[in-house]
Amino acid sequence: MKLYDYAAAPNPRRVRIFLAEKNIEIETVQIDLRKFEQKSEAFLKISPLGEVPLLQLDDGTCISQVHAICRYIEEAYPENPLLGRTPLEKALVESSNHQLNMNGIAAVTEGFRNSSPVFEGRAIAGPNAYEQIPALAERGLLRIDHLFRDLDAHFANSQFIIGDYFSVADITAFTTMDFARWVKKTIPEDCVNLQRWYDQVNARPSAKA
Ligand SMILES: N[C@@H](CCC(=O)N[C@@H](CS)C(=O)NCC(=O)O)C(=O)O
Repeated sequence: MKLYDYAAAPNPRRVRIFLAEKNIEIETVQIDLRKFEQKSEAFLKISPLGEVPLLQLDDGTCISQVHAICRYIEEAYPENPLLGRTPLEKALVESSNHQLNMNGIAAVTEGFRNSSPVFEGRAIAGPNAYEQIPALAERGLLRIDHLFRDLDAHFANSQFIIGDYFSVADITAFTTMDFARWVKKTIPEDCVNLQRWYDQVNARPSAKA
């Protein structure tokens, strides 16, 4: 297996942390997004969306999208499950992970890609050109503020997103916290529960992935 990756980007990092939690080491190929390597003919051949992460299997099959890649890895390497251990836990993890993707990763993406000059004319990743909408950037920032508060309330009574079970949903939330710095949003001082959870996840060796 090979992971097409870009070290600085949040979505590939989610997969790298997932792999690290499972103690799986695989070859990575860096696709430099600053140099638009994702738009090269060679990369578009295997990744028509021009996005990372992309997992390429030994037979050449390519899997795009963080969730799908994590799903494949979980099924192929079931040890240290991160997508849930029981039918109920699997459903709860998926529910929380979806919410965190929409209200976390997508909210920061909305804030960042609609404001940074680097993303003029390409406010949404993928093959189609979209102009930035400044109001969406503003809304993205507001959504991050709400996320901080919602997560702080959640962690008042819970060690991780799903009780005392560390799951992919924690990886999504954790990556969101670091990604939020890109739009100058950091965990507010009074969100002590959220900060405690962050420090705990940040202390895991996988956080360095
Ligand atoms: N929905 C995709 C999101 C992937 C994505 O947005 N990747 C970004 C890097 S974090 C990317 O490849 N951007 C390429 C571009 O902006 O042209 C997933 O789950 O994998």
